[in-house]
Amino acid sequence: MREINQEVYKDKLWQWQEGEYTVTRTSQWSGPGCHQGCGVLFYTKDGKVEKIEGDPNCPVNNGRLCMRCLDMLEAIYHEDRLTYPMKRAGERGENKWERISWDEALDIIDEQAKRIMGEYGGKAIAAFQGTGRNATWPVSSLGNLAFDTPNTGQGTLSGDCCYGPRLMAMNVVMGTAWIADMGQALEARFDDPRYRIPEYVLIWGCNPLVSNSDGFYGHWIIDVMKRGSKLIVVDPRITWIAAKAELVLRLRPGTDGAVALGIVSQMIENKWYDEEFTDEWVYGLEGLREAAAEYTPERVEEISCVPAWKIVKAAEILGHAKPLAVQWGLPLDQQTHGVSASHAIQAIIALTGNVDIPGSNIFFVDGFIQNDIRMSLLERMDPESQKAKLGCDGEYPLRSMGYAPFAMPEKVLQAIEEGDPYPIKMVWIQSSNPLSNCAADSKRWLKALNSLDFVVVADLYMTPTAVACADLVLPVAMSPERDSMRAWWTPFRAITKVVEPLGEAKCDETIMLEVGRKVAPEKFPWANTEEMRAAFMENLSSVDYEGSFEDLKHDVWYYFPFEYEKYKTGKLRSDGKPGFNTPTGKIELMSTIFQAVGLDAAPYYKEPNESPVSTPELAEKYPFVLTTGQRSYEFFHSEHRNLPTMREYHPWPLCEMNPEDAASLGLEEGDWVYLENETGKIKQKLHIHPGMLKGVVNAEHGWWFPEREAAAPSFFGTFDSQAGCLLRMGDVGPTGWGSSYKCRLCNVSKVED
Ligand SMILES: Nc1nc2c(c(=O)[nH]1)N[C@H]1C(S)=C(S)[C@@H](COP(=O)(O)OP(=O)(O)OC[C@H]3O[C@@H](n4cnc5c(=O)[nH]c(N)nc54)[C@H](O)[C@@H]3O)O[C@H]1N2
Ligand SMILES: Nc1nc2c(c(=O)[nH]1)N[C@H]1C(S)=C(S)[C@@H](COP(=O)(O)OP(=O)(O)OC[C@H]3O[C@@H](n4cnc5c(=O)[nH]c(N)nc54)[C@H](O)[C@@H]3O)O[C@H]1N2
Ligand code: SF4
Ligand SMILES: [Mo]
Repeated sequence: MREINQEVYKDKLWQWQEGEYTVTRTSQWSGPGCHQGCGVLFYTKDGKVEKIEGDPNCPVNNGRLCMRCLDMLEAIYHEDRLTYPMKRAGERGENKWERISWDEALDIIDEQAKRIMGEYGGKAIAAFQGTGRNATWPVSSLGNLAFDTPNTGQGTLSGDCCYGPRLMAMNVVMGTAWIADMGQALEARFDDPRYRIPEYVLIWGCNPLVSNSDGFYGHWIIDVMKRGSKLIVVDPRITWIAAKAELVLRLRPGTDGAVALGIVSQMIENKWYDEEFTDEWVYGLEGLREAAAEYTPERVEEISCVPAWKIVKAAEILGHAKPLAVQWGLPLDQQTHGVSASHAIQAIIALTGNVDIPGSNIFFVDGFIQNDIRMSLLERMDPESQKAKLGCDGEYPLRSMGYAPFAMPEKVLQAIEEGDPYPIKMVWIQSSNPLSNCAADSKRWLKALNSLDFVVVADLYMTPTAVACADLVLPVAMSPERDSMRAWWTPFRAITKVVEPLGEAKCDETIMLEVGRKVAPEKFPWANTEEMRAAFMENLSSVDYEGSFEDLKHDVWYYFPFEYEKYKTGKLRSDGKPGFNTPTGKIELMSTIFQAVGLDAAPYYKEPNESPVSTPELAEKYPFVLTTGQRSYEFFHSEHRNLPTMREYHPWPLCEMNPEDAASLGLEEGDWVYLENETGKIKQKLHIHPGMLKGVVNAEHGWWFPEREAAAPSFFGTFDSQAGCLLRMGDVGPTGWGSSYKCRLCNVSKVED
């Protein structure tokens, strides 16, 4: 790490000269993709980025960078970067393209979109945006305003199974989204006298150092461990960080609800909870007690494989831990009843009063710039058009009640395949590669997308999805090639352009604006991206930043004022009264919202739709529990497969098994194996992991091989190895959220040839 340059920091310089290099202090945020947005120093010379380093002064990452940022030069200047728009020259899948100008591309989009809007209405167009990258709001806003469609969102991600289920659970139970407090709300971090180091950090279904997910920088956990925090980890395998924990609860994938209820039940029965806090701030303790009572440690062991004594021990530790911070992850979204498991985990937090106090779990009511912009633009959309959003027809009441920012992927697929309740004829894909990654049952999606009249893909590179389905491909600029801004929680950050976009690539915002001005100019009154950004800056509702974008560039980051214990001061509720933003004003261990729409008020556990317990006959054929998609340092979803350095570290798709399981099948380290279930069959290379729970297979996601044949039927070999081929659409929970990406069944066999 570089020495902190006090002189630079004092003046908060954002740009300076170091020999022949111009150094620019800014943040990095997609593309290439990542959820974080760390502080970086870009070294540029003669219009090129020559070097990238972590910014030692940035309170978010303090100079540290992952290999994906360190290796960014390879990504920016890769020969496969898309540098001009192209239209399809042959049949779909032939990978034959004709270079066209942006004007021609805009003409084609305008003509196709208007024809489809005229014939079927804007709702017949869907826009897919992938995970939290810079593209997310421009894609939704483009769909909403240019195409007048409510059908935007992740599009192919079954049950919106990323963060959506946890967000739903947080909003319903606590009234506001929360996150583990690692001092990240305070610019002085650990030097701020208000902060306290967590006594324990509970890491539940998350691999924080690798994933840095949802605005949480994984190394913060190391920072607090160095200052005394201890860990409890809930995961089917011993991860690097789990190996440093006091207690690891290795559970069968998909049984998180049972484990959480077992812990809750022990806490209540043994009075290992904070009576003062629960008396005043919690609703439904008695109901929760009744609902959890059947989850005795012995019963939970039977369900989850976690030894009974560990359930009791975890309850005892957690019941007394103060402060306790909880960093949870994706598996809670990727099980059918994950919303309920998330409800139960929040009961642990509430029972112990580890709510919005320093070092616990904090609420942010500000700092969602991307949401802000999108919501303010949504006001320009005809409210009538919004009503047609797929998945909001009453079958899932919470979706219809406005809890769903996005169209429901299962219903989008149904609309494409069956024209029910109305047809979808065009799909706009920007920042997603569904056929290699995002979609469940990817071959089904291949067929569906190929039945459409018109498909646009806007990406950094030619992807399997683009080759297979696109009629038009648009080149997108990377992070150092554009001005933008970013906040996920805090701080508010500048993303500063340090070089011009490669070739004719344009940034996501500009693509939105230019397509918008062509198709629906009345809704896009700004002459250029700078003017549009300035308008957003003037109307930010979730950050009190006063300056212009130029000011932000110079400030680099801005921390808005943060207060703890906001429930005591009325800062969480719109009526300004103390309490939480729920109907009872308390944390709802029994949810009045769930009850009002006919769902279980209390957290419950249900077996996955497919499991050794719920489908024993199927389990004879497919004896392993399959979890997919644990993150690796080298890749962000399907990205980075084309970078030589990443492939040197991680050349092949890996799946993990316990040594006993491998031995029982006669398998050895490095064997290629088939993974097969009712949906599909793929091959990956076996890694034998002694820390993996017996009976579980853990398969990587997002694989394609840019070095292989692009044209059909190969599509860069993606269907040979990517885990989406083993997943199913439709395993959605009763709320309308959740899926089974992390709990299906599969068989494993050796690839003989
Ligand atoms: N490098 C990298 N970073 C990423 C991404 C990426 O692709 N690459 N993707 C980003 C995105 S969009 C997301 S959503 C996040 C996700 O990041 P995380 O929330 O960390 O999720 P995963 O890595 O999928 O899984 C975390 C852990 O859950 C364990 N696990 C598997 N099944 C279960 C289960 O049923 N229950 C429990 N309790 N644990 C289980 C796995 O063994 C793994 O160690 O990462 C983000 N960050
Ligand atoms: N089996 C399995 N599948 C999973 C998961 C799992 O755990 N298991 N995780 C799921 C989860 S949580 C999520 S969120 C989804 C994510 O799915 P997606 O977000 O759709 O991720 P990718 O499929 O990698 O597609 C992203 C594409 O965007 C491009 N790109 C990168 N940065 C930018 C940018 O700034 N602008 C534009 N326009 N394009 C950019 C990349 O080159 C890439 O082709 O995947 C899901 N898929
Ligand atoms: S978390 Fe890692 S990959 Fe993401 S921005 Fe920070 S350093 Fe880069
Ligand atoms: Mo995600």
